[in-house]
Amino acid sequence: YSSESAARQKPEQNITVLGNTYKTDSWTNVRPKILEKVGKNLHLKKGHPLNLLKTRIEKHFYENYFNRWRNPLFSVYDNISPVVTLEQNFDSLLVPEDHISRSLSDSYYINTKYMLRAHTSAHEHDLIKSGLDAFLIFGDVYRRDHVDASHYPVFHQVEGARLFTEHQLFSKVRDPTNLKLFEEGRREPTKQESHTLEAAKLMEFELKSTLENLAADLFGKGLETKWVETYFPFTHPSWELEVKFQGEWLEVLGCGILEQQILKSESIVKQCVTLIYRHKIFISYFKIDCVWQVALAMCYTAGAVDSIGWAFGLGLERLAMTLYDIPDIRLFWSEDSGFLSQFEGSDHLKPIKYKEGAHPVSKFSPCINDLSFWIPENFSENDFHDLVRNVCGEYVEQVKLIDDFKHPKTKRQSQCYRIVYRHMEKSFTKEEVNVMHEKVAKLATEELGVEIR
Ligand code: FA5
Ligand code: MG
Repeated sequence: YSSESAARQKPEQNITVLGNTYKTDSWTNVRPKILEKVGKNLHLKKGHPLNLLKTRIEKHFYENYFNRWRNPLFSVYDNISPVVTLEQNFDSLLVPEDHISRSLSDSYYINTKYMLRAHTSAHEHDLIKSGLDAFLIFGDVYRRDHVDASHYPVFHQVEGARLFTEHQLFSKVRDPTNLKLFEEGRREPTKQESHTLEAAKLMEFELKSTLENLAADLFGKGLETKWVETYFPFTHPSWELEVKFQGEWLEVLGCGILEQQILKSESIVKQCVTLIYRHKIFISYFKIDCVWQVALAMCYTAGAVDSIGWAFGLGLERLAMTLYDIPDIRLFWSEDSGFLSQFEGSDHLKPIKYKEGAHPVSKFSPCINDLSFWIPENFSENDFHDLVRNVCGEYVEQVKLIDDFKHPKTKRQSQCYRIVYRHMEKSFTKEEVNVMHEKVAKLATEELGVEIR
């Protein structure tokens, strides 16, 4: 892996996350600054813009989607622990062994078994397995990423998934008799091998209109959006939705048709459980005992066809920034009343526009310092971003690679980073910035093995 430096042998220690203790090992790369954020649950904090947005999304789904009994279709989960196993975050989603997201430079590991989830998709398989066919998951997610106004190592996502049986998917079609969900075919850009083209196309339509309706509800009709095809290991086909924000395209979500393998692995058990649940009333009415319930459900299951599913994952901060005109992702972590008071007590439906004047983000001038160094082999850019974030916390606005060259004779590689320091509540003095900058240089030398020029 590219960031072996981070995995250098360290003495074994204990770290406690949400009341559970874990033994560190060579794979541990979470840092105290990140662990501080675990349990903050900004999305559950009353009056916080992420909570306002969550409430709106929840309401949208509650008010527009119903099951047969006119109850809300989507169940909502917003308090699942962000500590997950590597199986949950990767294997259950068919992420290949050598996928970049597994590397130490991209994710936060507690040890070789546990990590901080890198996306809410980590719970997808478990919830499907438990028999749910429509759900939303809100939660904090953790990634080692670049440092700038729209990236932060902790952010929040809402995951949505919905499964359809053949009957459900084709219920609106006038003559559904010849329409099937499955066939044995070939994988194509538009569909998976086991799906029929009509099922794939209808699912694509269902998925995209669900998300377009959500966007229209949140933003009104005026928002400029576009769909871009993309790749995820757990969906095919897959798309991203981009929205126009401050003149630029900003990616706000990823989505796609769930790989059939993810649904298939548990489908018999799942369908059995679902059927028992659905027929509970009928069963208890006739006082049929437990063994018969299972047998009955098995009979149904044998004749039932598998479902097909879609899923999406949406970045709450990016959406809130667009919706409320919040210019910098760090502001979500601000404890300063100037920021929070603009949202507190607001009705989630009231249009709010964040006013910079009331809480001047950019009024205080930035301090810009460059740092050049020779990099060792295996150096990863994310390691440096993460180190700066760890030293400076919220005081760093951006880290940017501005020069990268290889010495023609020695073949050594040199990089220069521009670091933009800015306090959100006051102006920094040159001295304060120098202290941080020197610390960054010192730790980069010690921990990443760079040589300052
Ligand atoms: C995912 O995380 C997939 N799990 C989404 C998905 C779910 C796809 C279900 C298919 C089916 P991605 O890495 O693109 O995808 O992140 C999803 C969204 O999270 C992005 O569109 C963006 O809005 C947000 N996001 C990603 N990285 C950051 C970051 N560092 N800071 C803030 N928001 C981010
Ligand atoms: Mg993406």
